[in-house]
Amino acid sequence: MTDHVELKKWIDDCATLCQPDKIVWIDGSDAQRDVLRAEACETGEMIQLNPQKLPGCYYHRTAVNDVARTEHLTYICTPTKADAGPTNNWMSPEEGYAKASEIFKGSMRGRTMYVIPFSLGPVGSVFSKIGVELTDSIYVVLNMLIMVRCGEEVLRKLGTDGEFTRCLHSRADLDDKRRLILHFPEDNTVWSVGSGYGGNVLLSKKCMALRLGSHLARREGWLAEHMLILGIEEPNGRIEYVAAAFPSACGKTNLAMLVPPEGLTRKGYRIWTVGDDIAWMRIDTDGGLWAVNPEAGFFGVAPGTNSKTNPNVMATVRRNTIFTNVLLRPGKTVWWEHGDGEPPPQGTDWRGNPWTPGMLDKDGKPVLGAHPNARFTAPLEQCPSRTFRMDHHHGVPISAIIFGGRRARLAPLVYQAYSWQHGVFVGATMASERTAAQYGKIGEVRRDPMAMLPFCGYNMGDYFRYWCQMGQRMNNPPKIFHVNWFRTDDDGEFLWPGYGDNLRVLEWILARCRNELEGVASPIGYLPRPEDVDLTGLDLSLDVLRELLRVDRQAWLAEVEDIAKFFAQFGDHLPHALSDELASLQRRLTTA
Ligand code: GTP
Ligand code: SPV
Ligand code: MN
Repeated sequence: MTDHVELKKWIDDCATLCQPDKIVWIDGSDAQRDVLRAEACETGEMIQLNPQKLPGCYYHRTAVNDVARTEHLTYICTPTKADAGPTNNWMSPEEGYAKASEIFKGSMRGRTMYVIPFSLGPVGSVFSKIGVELTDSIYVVLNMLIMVRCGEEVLRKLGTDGEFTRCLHSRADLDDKRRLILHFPEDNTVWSVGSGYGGNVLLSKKCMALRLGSHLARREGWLAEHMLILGIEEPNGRIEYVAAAFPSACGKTNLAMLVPPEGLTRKGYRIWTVGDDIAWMRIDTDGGLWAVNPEAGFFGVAPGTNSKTNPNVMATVRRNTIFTNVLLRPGKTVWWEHGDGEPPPQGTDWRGNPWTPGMLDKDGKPVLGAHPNARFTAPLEQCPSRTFRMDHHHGVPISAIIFGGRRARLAPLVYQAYSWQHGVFVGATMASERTAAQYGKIGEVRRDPMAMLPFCGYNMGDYFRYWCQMGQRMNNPPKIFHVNWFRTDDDGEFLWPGYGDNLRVLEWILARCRNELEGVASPIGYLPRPEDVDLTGLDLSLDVLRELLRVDRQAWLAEVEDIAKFFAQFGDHLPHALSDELASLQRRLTTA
């Protein structure tokens, strides 16, 4: 398949370690994909879904102990602990290789090792990077074929001496005591063993595009971010692009595929989906920031997705989609909580047990049909709102960067940072309630700077400094905003309808980018004048909007204290710019 000496040697070394029975190269063809699908169905790894209702769709269940990213088993293996910083788990490269080798040793006996050459970004673009994943899981192969550009075209581009990221994965025995997700930035290498779940094993995604990607980005002068990218076509035909960072399961996929609400449709808006999870961004010759989505598919959260909240997602997942850990219905179709239609009278749940609606477990809690982090894997190409610029090598120009989290109380619906540096502070101090996308206590508020806490491959203090520098390198940096769709009332009900109605907030953001509207200066940034948010067709009173935009000084002063504690852990690595911004925020909060 290749005359690339280093690639061949690396594959040989991995095969010697893992001892597969055979090695199969993935060429990216439909014919090979069909063979693999059939094989996965024979072994029971996948179940073919009803070909009339869901053509080309397959069902997969992961092990019950393997349903989300395991951040506590994810390590950055740099020469020193300081390189990884206080927010990452760290192991020395020697220890990492030694520990994981023990688990990889012979782990592919009786199995096939698949070789997947892939490109992040359009093959051959200045943004793009090539990786090769070795895996013993057909499920991983079938997902990668959807998620990234794979196969022969990539190998051709790699040639005989091109650079590539080495991604080694084995399910081994799926024992969470013998599971490690290791990153070796100095060697451009990822080793993942003992898991079969999404972000732990689709190594192009969080491991390469973000953890190693953020390293490369700093070295080479660009940004690798956990961001969606969407284009908003305005009534006059102009398309403005925004990039937004929200933590896992906080609405990126949904915003990226937004459908304009009734009240705004008549204005003639149209949405173009560029990406839903990862943005690679560079400063172009015009001094502006340009972005590509390095992926080619979606690995999105199923529960909560339905034709009302997001018709574009529902249209995307009707064919050629892999469903993981949702409820399987008797007619080989799928269902999930808060999806379309009534719960089916019976089915098989994500654990593989018989399920009926209203079932309770031994503690009296409802038994869910789908795991809360159940996901669909679907090609971007199938999305009705997909961009026509997917394969454009130069990407799309970014007008605004939006940070956001799940905050029941503190953060208002939207505000604008005073400057790039203040915007970096806003991103660096983001906090959000934990979701089911990773193991840990759900609902607990944690700081998740730029939604990159689990994905920044180096010291986050240095990352903040780098972000500040990027702003100085641009002639016309994007304006920076913060949003919160999740503010609740005293009964815990969301105050803002969210989803399509979020366009009302984007509309204000774009108007601000063009200096068309006045903002109201507040201690935390510019807020909208309530009358500047177009509520046409929405049953929401001005009072509720005022509440959504309220800034509670006492609560923010408590936040300042918490931020100071959070910043303290970075020591000398924290740029002065951010401590200055914290002091300014405190001053604005304490003066009238
Ligand atoms: P990852 O793929 O984990 O990085 O997550 P994501 O940010 O793409 O999250 P996604 O869009 O899949 O949203 C996850 C959850 O947030 C789902 O349960 C959605 O129903 C819910 N959600 C998304 N947008 C909104 C919104 O505007 N308002 C409310 N209330 N919920 C939302
Ligand atoms: C996330 O958790 O942010 C995801 C899913 O997008 S995973 O691919 O598992 O990281
Ligand atoms: Mn994500």
